[in-house]
Amino acid sequence: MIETWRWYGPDLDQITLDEVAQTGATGIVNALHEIPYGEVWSQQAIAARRKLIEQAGFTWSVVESLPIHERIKRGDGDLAHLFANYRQSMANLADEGVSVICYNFMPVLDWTRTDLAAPLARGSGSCLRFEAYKMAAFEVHMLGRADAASDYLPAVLDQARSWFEASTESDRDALLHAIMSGLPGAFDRYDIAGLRHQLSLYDGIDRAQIRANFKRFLDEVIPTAEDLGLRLCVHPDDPPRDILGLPRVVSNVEDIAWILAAVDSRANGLTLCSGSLGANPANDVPAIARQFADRIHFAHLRNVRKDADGSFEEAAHLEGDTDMAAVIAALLDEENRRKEIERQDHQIPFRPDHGHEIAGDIGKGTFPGYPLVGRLRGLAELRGVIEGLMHMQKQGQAHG
Ligand code: CS2
Ligand code: MN
Repeated sequence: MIETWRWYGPDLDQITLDEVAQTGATGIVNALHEIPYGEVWSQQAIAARRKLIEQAGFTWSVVESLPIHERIKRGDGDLAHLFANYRQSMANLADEGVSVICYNFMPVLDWTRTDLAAPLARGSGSCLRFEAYKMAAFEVHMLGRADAASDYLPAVLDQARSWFEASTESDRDALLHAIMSGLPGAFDRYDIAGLRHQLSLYDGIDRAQIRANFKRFLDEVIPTAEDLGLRLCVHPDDPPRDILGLPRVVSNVEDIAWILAAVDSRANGLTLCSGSLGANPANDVPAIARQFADRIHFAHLRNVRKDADGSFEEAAHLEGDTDMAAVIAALLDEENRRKEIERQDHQIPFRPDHGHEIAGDIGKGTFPGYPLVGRLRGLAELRGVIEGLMHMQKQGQAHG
């Protein structure tokens, strides 16, 4: 497996490539976050970023993300120009030797949490948390979304009302800020009015329509990806369920099977995000890894601990509800299978997806989920599991 590290680029990330080099990671996961959604990533801009990454001794392993414009997700109007731009960015990336492209198809928001600094059980570090009653408080009492109450259990709604009634303006601001924080880069943070407007643009767009829009996107870009030797890999929804009344279509086994069959090409692949998928109790992440193994082009490894009411928080990488060793074992088996059939892409890039804010991270103000020490802890633990499993495999081969 290829150890990678998400870096937000020289202007946005406080963490330097020199520090990333000290983690032992060899690949960088990067995007040109400064370019607005829908515009072309010029070859010059890609080349400049690549040079920076390579001069620091890394490979630019994966693009995360080449974002999909909201109008494509909504199927809004004449999209020819947006598809053409997406294909042009793909071609420019291919020319610069970057061949794996991660993206998501979540309407309006990316990952969603209600607490950016939930306390850990021991010490003064923190983690990201999704608290069902706070999400309910936001939707029902702050956003005033019609029908929101029907998405929550009565007990959760009661807690939501109590929280809201006791909340100060700064509590409510912090909640809005947390919910908006998943949107990476510099664009598209909304206030309440802006969010209401974005949601209203999805009025009347149901699951079937979003799927149709997704299929149209795949039809537009996958043949080009094949020609260019690129592999696209969709990131699952986080949390993996509908949110804010918006249908989400990359949440479970059925969704993934549908997407991969919609255009049956290796270029149409999956980012296995164990943390996103793991937040739904119905998702058996190691089984999903095995079922779709040959289409996994990138892995995000992270763990979650779930509560019965739909709340969850980010656990340490080897703690939480997902059997991380089983996920990694599935990926290693797939790598061996690819090696046997001499596939060029037999090594799967992975990154420690998020990490806790611990030790020197505290107070630094790095991107939520993307501190240095916490992710380094995650990477080191994952590296240990990988080495251990590979050692056992070798012994098995020697004795078998
Ligand atoms: C990432 C996602 O930060 C994260 O949790 O896994 O934001 C991911 O980058 C995007 O959804 C992929 O398009
Ligand atoms: Mn992820």
